[in-house]
Amino acid sequence: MTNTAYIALGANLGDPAATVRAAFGALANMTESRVVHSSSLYRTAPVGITEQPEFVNAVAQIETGLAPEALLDALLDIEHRFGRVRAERNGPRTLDLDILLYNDQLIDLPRLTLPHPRLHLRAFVLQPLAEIAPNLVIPGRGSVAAWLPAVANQGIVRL
Ligand code: PH2
Ligand code: MG
Ligand code: MG
Repeated sequence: MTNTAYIALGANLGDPAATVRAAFGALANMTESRVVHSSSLYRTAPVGITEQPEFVNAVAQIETGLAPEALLDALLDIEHRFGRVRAERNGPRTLDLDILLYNDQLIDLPRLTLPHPRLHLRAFVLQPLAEIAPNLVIPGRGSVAAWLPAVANQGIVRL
C-alpha cells in the first residue's frame, strides 16, 4: 500500500450527504486500500450545467496498492453499487468518484488523465483538498493553496 491518491466524491441525487458519508466507507473497503484523511462535507453550487440540484462534495486521501487503472475500476464499481446511471455528461448523479492525483504521476490515457485536468479550477475540489492537505502541490500546476483565491467566487458551504 505504498501509493497515495486523492479521490473527489460528489453527489446530487437522493440523499447526497448520506451517500458521500457511506462512500467514504466503501473507499476504505476497497482491496489493498485504506482512507488516511477524509475532508468535511461541502454543499456546492453546480458547476457546468447549472440547472441541476446542489451537490455535496468531499475529498479523501487514500493509500492503495491498486495501480491507477485498477483503482479507477474499483471506483466505477462503487459508483455502480450506489446506483449511478450514466446519462447526461456532467448531469445529476447519485455518486461520482474521481481520481484527482496518484502520487505525483502524470497519466494521459483515454479513460484516465492525471492530475485531474479541471481540479485546479473547482472550489468544490480545492477547498476540501486544502482542508486535508494544505501543502499539497499539483504536479505541473503549483500548490492547492495558490489556486484557491481564483475560485473564491464559487458557492461552497462547509456542512
Ligand atoms: N461535478 C461535475 C460537474 N459539476 N458541480 C459541483 N458543484 N460538484 C460536482 O461534483 C460536479 C459539478 C462533473 O463531475
Ligand atoms: Mg466528476
Ligand atoms: Mg467521474
